[in-house]
Amino acid sequence: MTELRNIVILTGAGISAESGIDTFRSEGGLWEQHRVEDVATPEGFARDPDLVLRFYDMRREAIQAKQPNPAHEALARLDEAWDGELLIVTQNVDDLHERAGARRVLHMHGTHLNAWCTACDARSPWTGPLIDRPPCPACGTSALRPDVVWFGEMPYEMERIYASIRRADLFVSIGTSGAVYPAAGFVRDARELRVRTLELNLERSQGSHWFHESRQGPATQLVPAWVE
Ligand code: BV8
Repeated sequence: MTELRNIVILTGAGISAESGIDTFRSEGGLWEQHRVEDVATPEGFARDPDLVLRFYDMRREAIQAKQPNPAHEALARLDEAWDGELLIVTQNVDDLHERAGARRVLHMHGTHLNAWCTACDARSPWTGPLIDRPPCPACGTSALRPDVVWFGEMPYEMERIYASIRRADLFVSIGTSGAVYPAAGFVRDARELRVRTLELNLERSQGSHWFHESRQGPATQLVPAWVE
């Protein structure tokens, strides 16, 4: 076993489920209430901006009322204590990793904490609703959208993510269904690079067979047990 120095951790909606934030594809998940094509694509936004802005206003408000859970807290303790490289690549737009105290976090699908101006391209910290078309703090134009990555859009910081996987000794995937690419493909990249891979998820995912080890259970039990 090579000495464990560099860890990449991929998280998905499942790590925030026990904080009360809806996942996407579990029973009664977010997408069942909305067709994903209608609310998480540029075409959907062009077709019905009010529907999309209301969808994200509702999620932003829901996230702000939630708290980190023991899984987020365990990862924050690991981040604090680990003197090797460590990167938490999250697909989540919530900020529960940061609110638990984690610092080395990368939001590959964006964040609910920013609004993105389609006129001047500025990303500005944002906590209120967007449905009323507020002016962009940078340029004053009423052209703000959520700063999240929709289907067909390029996730953030892909090169930095691949560089971290190339240097990793361990790749851990927590609370993700393995349904959405390129995140769902990271485990294969890790395997090809002979990185050890571990999955912690409530149930087997679409990518479980790619992991050296896959453990099933709730994140608030599996993650603290793995970190300790
Ligand atoms: C891109 C927006 C290219 C923000 C999201 C084939 C190959 C490669 C790509 C594609 C392909 N076919 C289509 C594509 C493109 C597409 C894609 O992957 N489609 C899928 C449906 C096939 N991908 C894209 O479009 C991506 N961009 O490829 O760009 C490109 C190239 C050049 C130039 C330009 C572009 C962009 C994808 C990002 C889409 N945006 N979200 C938001 O609204 O939040 S995706 C959305 O799904 C969220 O980000 C979410 O994080 C993500 C993944 O879902 P999960 O996090 O896994 O959540 P899910 O509900 O699915 O699963 C939860 C899991 O947790 C379950 O397994 C459950 O068992 C578990 N769980 C539940 N409770 C618990 C638990 N685990 C532990 N404890 C618990 N208590």
